[in-house]
Amino acid sequence: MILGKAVAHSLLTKSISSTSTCLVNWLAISSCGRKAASTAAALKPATPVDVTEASAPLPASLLTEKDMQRLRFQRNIGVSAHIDSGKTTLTERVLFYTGRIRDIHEVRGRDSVGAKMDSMDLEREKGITIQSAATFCDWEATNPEDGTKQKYAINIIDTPGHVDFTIEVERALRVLDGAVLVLCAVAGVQSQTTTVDRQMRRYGVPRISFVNKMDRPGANPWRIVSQIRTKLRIPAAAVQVPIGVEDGFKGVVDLVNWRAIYNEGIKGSDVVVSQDIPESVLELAKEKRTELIEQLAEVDEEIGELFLNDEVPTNAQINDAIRRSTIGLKFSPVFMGSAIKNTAVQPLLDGVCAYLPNPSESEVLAHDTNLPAGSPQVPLAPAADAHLVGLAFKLEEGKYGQLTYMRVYQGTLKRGNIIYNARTGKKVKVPRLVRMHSNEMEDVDSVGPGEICAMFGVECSSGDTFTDGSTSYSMTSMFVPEPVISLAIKANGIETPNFSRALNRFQKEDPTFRVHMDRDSKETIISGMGELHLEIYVERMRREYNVDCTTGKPRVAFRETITQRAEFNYTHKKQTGGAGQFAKVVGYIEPMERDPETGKDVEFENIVMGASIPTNFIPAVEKGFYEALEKGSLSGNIICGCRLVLKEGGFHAVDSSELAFRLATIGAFREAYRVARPVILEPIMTVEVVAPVEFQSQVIGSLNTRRGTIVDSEVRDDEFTAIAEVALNEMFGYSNQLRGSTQGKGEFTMEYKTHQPVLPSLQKELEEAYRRTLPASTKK
Ligand SMILES: Nc1nc2c(ncn2[C@@H]2O[C@H](COP(=O)(O)OP(=O)(O)OP(=O)(O)O)[C@@H](O)[C@H]2O)c(=O)[nH]1
Ligand SMILES: [Mg+2]
Repeated sequence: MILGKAVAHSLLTKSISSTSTCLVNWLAISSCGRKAASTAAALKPATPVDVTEASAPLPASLLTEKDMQRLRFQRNIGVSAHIDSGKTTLTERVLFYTGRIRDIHEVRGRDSVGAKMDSMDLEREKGITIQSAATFCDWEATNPEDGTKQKYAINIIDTPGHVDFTIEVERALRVLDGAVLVLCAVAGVQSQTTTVDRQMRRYGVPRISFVNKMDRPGANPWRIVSQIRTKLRIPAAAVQVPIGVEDGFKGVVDLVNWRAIYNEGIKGSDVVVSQDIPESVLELAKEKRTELIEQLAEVDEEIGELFLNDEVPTNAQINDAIRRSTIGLKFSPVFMGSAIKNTAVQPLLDGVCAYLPNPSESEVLAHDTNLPAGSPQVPLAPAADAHLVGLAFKLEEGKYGQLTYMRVYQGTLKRGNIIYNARTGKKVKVPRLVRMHSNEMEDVDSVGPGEICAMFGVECSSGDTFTDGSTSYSMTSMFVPEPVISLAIKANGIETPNFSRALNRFQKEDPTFRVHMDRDSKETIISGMGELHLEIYVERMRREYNVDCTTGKPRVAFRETITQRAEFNYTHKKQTGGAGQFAKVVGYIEPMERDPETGKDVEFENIVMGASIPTNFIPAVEKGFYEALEKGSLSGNIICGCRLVLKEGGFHAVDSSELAFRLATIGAFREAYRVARPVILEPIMTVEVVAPVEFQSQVIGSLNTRRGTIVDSEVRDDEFTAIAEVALNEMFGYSNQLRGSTQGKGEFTMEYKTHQPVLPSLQKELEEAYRRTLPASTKK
């Protein structure tokens, strides 16, 4: 689990403590403008969805029969789950069975080749996925009723499980139509399963569940099905029953089509289907098929009706109901298998084709920027002849320029086309278009709607919308969580341009990785989602840019915020010979809630009427506000959760300048800030500890001494799991302590829950420590 991987392969210099402040993730739940029309009860985003957004019908009428022919057999899916559950191992099998790779290589396997989707050296060495990787394949799905085959084109994105790389999951799910949620048959629903579940809800992504590792001792798919229902609160039922357990696991019973499926031949490539259900599982299979129908009756009207009338649904009716309710976000069918033992992967692929939506079945919405703000979003249709709309969801800087991953939502993207960036208005020619196969690419001339591709040599930011210039559509970007940990970084020896080149590149590619210069100490500070996240970048600087760095101790990214509104009326005036400086700003600052769609929680609002401030000075006021937010006066940390409203002001025909307005705003903000009752916030983490039962009291004791609140605990066989909420600041050194107190048998994972005000004693300590770093003249 997380720490097994993260700590054992610590890459960094000794100056970084070996604590495992793994990750963190903002778990705000919302709908991000996609498929907002979900009818789902079960998987609905927790935040109410704007029904006006949802009311616009999908313009399916725009789709031609040719479009439908193509789309019907197209799937875009993500593989997401808790770390180590076997996503990459599973994807490797999928690529092998679909003929995309000639042989199977294991994640951190002995043959030193490594799995296809973990192409980075660091991923292969550490055995973890760091970046999501995209690929595509064709799968000949078998129609269980008549045995005919039908070819499906599937785009797949394998995502990392480690929470430090959560942005990779976030952006993949933003653009995918469906997902496979992988669970370990022993560990079941783990902390990041819950995180991924929330991300899927945020973007309304239907999922099928895959209980992997059925070969492991203690594998129990029924416990996992019940955890999906209770912990993830999704109606779910198994659509398969295992044949054989643990080492003897050799196939599954397909409960829907009532047949046994085995894997034989080299690496399980021969799928053997038998109508004979083995005696040993016959009773169980009957019982589970009934359970499947009962569950479907709860979420699907047709099955519900049949159930009430005591009628038995046909296989086709069950199939249709699973498809309807899965796409409707009301249900998750549960498959099971063992990726490593090459068992039951092909039936899962059939399931992807049968139950996950094609691009025309996902409702996709965009803002029409020609309409007034707040207008309902408009639906897009994946028609090849429609105006082009695509979303750039991921960037990679390479030797040959920027590689931009794009999801084309409507229209056709062609090489050589001129496309427009909806955010900047800039037009650009598409010099090269490729389809990705992990780190390899295949050149293509055009890409149709509902497809995923990549463009070379197109400058843009992550989350930009591209059009053909004839629509005013713009899509919502993805949710970007805030960093929680930071450290100072310095190049050893003389700093070469590669130092900033590397940092600029990483910052551009990864919106959760931030770099800034501390104005007082002049140190370069990098911030990210966890220690591993930062370690990886420091190591990549060494390997890819030949820059060796020394890093400071990881620090918790404290923040400051205000708790009440405060008015300001401030005049900045200076007369020191020559031209003077004059600017007056009037307005207020007030607390602001985080936007669940974008994660944004600071805002500048200009409501100046008349000409008390000439409009050309307004950007300087905004700039001053954002500059003031960089350093709170309590502890020097960034200020969040704050809106500044500029109401009026004053200027002087000669002495007013941008500089004067910027300084006036900074001065005004500082004064108002003191009145707005500022507080220091700290990240609170959800910590999950798993250890043998005999160490339970030591583990609980150590969480208590770290001011942790135990929120859940579970004992299973001879192992127990404790879930606690603990301040990140209290977690330094925990991995060593846990190892020591459990004879190395305890493991923990950690993820961000929320920011909360620190205790008054800590606030005092942080304020004093900050004051000591200030020059004497500024201390108060
Ligand atoms: N017993 C067993 N082990 C498996 C199975 N599938 C994968 N593993 C092992 O689980 C470990 C993790 O596999 P990965 O495929 O890297 O898991 P992942 O989910 O991609 O991990 P991250 O991307 O780092 O989150 C490896 O040691 C695999 O060999 C399985 O079906 N059974
Ligand atoms: Mg992986």
